[in-house]
Amino acid sequence: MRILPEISRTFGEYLLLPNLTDEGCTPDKVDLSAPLVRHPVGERSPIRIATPLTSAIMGAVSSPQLAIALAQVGGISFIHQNQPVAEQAAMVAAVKKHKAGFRYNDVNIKPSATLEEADRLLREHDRAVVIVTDDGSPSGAFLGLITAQDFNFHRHQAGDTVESRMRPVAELATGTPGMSLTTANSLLWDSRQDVLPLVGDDGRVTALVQRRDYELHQQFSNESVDDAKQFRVGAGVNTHDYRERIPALVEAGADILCLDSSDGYSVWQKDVIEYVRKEYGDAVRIGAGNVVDARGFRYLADAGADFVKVGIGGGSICITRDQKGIGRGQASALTEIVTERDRYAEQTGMYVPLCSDGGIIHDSHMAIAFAFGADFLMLGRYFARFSESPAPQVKLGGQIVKEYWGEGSARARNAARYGQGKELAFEEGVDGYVPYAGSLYDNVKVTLAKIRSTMISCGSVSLRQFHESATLIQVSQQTFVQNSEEVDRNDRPTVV
Ligand code: MZP
Repeated sequence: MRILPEISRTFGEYLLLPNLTDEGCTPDKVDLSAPLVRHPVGERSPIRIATPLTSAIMGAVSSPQLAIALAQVGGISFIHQNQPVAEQAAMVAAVKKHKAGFRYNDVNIKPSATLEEADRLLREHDRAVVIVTDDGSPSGAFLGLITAQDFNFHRHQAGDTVESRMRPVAELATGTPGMSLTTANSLLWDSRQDVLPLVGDDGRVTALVQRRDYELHQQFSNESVDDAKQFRVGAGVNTHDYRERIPALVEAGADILCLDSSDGYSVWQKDVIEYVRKEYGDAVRIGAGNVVDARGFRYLADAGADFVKVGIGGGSICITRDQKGIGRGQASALTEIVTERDRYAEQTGMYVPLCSDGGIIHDSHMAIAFAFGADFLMLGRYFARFSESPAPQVKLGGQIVKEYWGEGSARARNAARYGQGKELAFEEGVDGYVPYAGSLYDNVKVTLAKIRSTMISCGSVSLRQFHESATLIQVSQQTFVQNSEEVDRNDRPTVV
C-alpha cells in the first residue's frame, strides 16, 4: 500500500490570474484549434479540430443530429457504443452521408467586410449576388457571394418557407436567415445537387451554394477550408466485440475511434490498439482511456494510443467514487498526466494529446481545464442540455428539462463498459434531468466567447501558449464550499 502525499483536487478549486494583455491579444486572434491525434513533436497532428470540444460517448448525448451540429461548429462527436454494431455503424453513416455545410467563418469571406468592398467584388464577378444579414446596421453584415443562378435555385427549392431575402447589391436590403439546417439538409438530400448550405453564425442556413461558387468564395478566403467536405465523426468501441465493431465503423466512415471505459489502464485496451495497428496501420486512429495517473498514461501511450482520455469519477452522473472508491479529482489527474505527456514528448519525440473527460460544470471550468494543459475536452452534461441531443425533453415542475443518464446507470445497462460483459451487478451512474438550454449553435458560440475572453485576459492567443503561461491559484476552502452549494442548486442533474 502507498498513500500519495497530495490531495485530490478538482476544477472548482482553482482560479486563473490575469497575465499582461497586449495589442496582439484580441478575441478574434484567439486560435482554439487543437491536435486530436499523436504526432511527432514540431509537426502538425494529422487530425486537428477547430473547436476543442468533443461530445461524450453516451446514449443520452451523441446522436447523428448532435454530431452534425457539433461538426459544423468545429468539434467532433463520438457516437455511443452501447448499442448493436449495425445500429452504431448506421449512425456513423448517417453523419457521413450529409454534405458538409460551411459556416461563413470557415469560408472566411471576412464577415466584417464593408459593403463597398462587397460591391467591388461583385463588379469583378458580374453574376454574383451579395448576401447580407440583418444585424441592425443600415447596410447589414456581408456574408458572402452567390450567383444569381444559385439564388434562383435556392428560392425555387425552398419555396415559400425561406424568409431570407437576398438582392443584387444595387438594391441592397437586409435579409433574415430563416431556413433551419434540417430543412436545408433535406433539400440537399432530395435535390441530389452538388450544393452546400452556407450557414450563418447563428447556425441557420443563409443560402445554398453550388460547389463552383464556393470556389469563388475561396478566392477571397485567406484560410483553407475542410477538404473532406463531409462532417467528421468519431465512434466509441469496447474491448469485447472490437473485432466485429471496428471493421463496421471503419466501413461506415468513422474518422476516429475511442475506447470507452471507466478504467482504461488494462491489457485489454492494449490488445485493441495492437489489433488496430495490425489491421489498419495508421489509417485508423484510436484514443484510449480513461486514466488518472502517469502510469496509466504511459501504458496507453506506449501501446500506441492516438490520444489519452483522463478522468474517473468526475462525471456529473457518475457514482463510481461512491460505489467502488476509485477516482481522482480532475485537476490533480491532469496535473500529473500533463507533466507525463510533456516528458513523454521529450523522451520519445511523440506528442500524445490529452482529452479531459467529465466534470465540467461551469463554462469557466473549460478554461481551467485548458490552463491545466488539456488539449481538448469531452463533455456529457453540457451537450445533453441542447435541442440536438437525442434525450427526451420533458416538463418537470414548470421547467423544461432533458433526460440525462450515465452509461453505468441501470437505464443504460451498459454491460460492455461497466459489467465486463456480464449483467450489471451494481450501478455506477445515475439517471436524471438537466435544464434544457436551447440550441447547440447558440450555446457553443457563447461558451467559446468566454474561453477566448479568459485566454486574452491571460495573455494567450493559442491553447499551446495558454498551457505554457497560465497561472492558477487555489481558492480557499470557504469559496469551494460556496461554489459546491451553488452547483448543487443550479447545475447538477436532478436525480430521479
Ligand atoms: P459530464 O460531462 O456529464 O460531467 O461527464 C461525462 C463523462 O462521464 C463521460 O464522458 C464519461 O466518461 C463519464 N460517464 C458516463 N457515464 C457514466 C456513469 O454512468 C460516467 N458513471 O461516469
